[in-house]
Amino acid sequence: MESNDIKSAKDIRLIESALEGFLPDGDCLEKNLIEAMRYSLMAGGKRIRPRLALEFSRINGGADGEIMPAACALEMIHTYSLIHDDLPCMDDDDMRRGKPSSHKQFGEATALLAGDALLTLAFKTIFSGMNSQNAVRRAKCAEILAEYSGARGMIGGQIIDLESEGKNPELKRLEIMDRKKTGCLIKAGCLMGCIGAGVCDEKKLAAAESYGECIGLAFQIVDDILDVTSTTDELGKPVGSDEMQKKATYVSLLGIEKCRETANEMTNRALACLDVFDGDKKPLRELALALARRGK
Ligand code: GRG
Repeated sequence: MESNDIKSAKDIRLIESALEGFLPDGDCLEKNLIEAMRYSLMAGGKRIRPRLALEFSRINGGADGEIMPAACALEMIHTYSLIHDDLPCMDDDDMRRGKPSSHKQFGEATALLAGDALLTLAFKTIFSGMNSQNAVRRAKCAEILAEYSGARGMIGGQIIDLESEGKNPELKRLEIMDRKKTGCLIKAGCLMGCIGAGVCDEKKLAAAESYGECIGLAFQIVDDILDVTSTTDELGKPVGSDEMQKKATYVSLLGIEKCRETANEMTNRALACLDVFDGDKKPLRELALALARRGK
């Protein structure tokens, strides 16, 4: 039986084959740039955000082929954010997804441009296969993606993070930062999945957004726990980096036990959000539980 746990092979294969197809042909003068884009985009990862888009489309009766461009666009934005986050001017990390980070492999300028090019490719991809029937849905997905990844979304979270360094932010500020930095792209996946499947019901859209909000927070809390309990080999990136950079995290502010309790509470709240949907809730239930229990 196909498992929908954190490593659900079937969906990861579907998404990765679509991602590969959206990359530009590398047989040209820009081949180093395109190789750098492929290097990071195809380096693995849990593909959580596109899987959320797929599952929220499915629970609302949408076809995988119709939501796939938006799902891939989301993963491109996520990958660009990881490349830029690892740069020397940001976190200056040498490892990502178990491999040297982009600037270590290709140099800083190429890494910067590979991130930029993935960001712009995302907005081309979302319109791939657009026709008179789906044009409005595609445009709405693009608007959500821009809003949730931009200055009041993911990038907003990143600047709050940078400006919090050395200031020991209180819990409230950490929560606002994480809701934006980590939560926004997760919420975007849930919402885009609904919109791509033609959902207009405000109650369903609000429930999808709350589900994303809750698993986003649980996801970040588990990320903070793993940073102190896991190993570099298991995570594919350095552990203990939060403590080394003297960053406040949920673990440093609340302690591990309270973190585990809060992550479970958030996951239960996410599960309750699925009640308004008529389709099969099992895959989204299992995904929320797998994220809370993950080891990487
Ligand atoms: C620099 C533009 C810019 C944005 C940075 C999202 C972000 C903002 C930075 C990513 C760095 C980071 C550690 C964020 C917190 C948690 C997170 C998003 C982890 C990575 O996501 P996973 O676990 O990674 O889904 P995989 O590799 O599985 O895709």
